[in-house]
Amino acid sequence: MRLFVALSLPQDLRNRLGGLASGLPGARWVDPDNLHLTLRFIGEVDGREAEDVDAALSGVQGKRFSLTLSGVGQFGDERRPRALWVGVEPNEALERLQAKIETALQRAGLAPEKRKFKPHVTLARLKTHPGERLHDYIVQRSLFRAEPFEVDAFTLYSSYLANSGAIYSPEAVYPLGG
Ligand code: 2AM
Repeated sequence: MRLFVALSLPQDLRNRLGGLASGLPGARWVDPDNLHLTLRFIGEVDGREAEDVDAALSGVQGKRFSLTLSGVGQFGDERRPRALWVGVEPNEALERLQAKIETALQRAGLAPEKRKFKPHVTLARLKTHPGERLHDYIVQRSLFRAEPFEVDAFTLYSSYLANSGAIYSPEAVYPLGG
């Protein structure tokens, strides 16, 4: 199975983000039900490794915290933009949680993640260059700021690639303390 660790987002926040999903031809918008903030991509594992991952994540102790999504940007360069995302206001608690998860997974035998953690919620994937409208889209939404929300857990998801697109299923939820 293909696994990743993420924060789920409250329904009203996902609806709000869903409101950003227009005005850009060629963008493949993420279904609002699938919007999430990835903390650690794990990838393909067998049943035994999945159990080790679950045990490692169960041991992560963290405190709940507040998080605010804000700003819109792109991954990829000017010539080949790959994805559109909503960013996160600087958040030390989020960085700490992500670092604890990384440490726990490495102890469980996973290879270290080489990419620097750039917290974001992917809104759309760009298969073709949307042209000048991409710049306008980002500028017009640069002041986007959602209501803060309380992060009281993190989730291990499995990802299954169906004909209709990726289906994400929560496999385990790990609560954060008060
Ligand atoms: P993305 O949102 O930036 O595309 C489930 O696929 C999640 O894991 C997605 O949120 C995706 O991040 C991330 N992901 C997918 N493949 C990845 C990879 N090879 N390395 C790191 N993250 C990946």
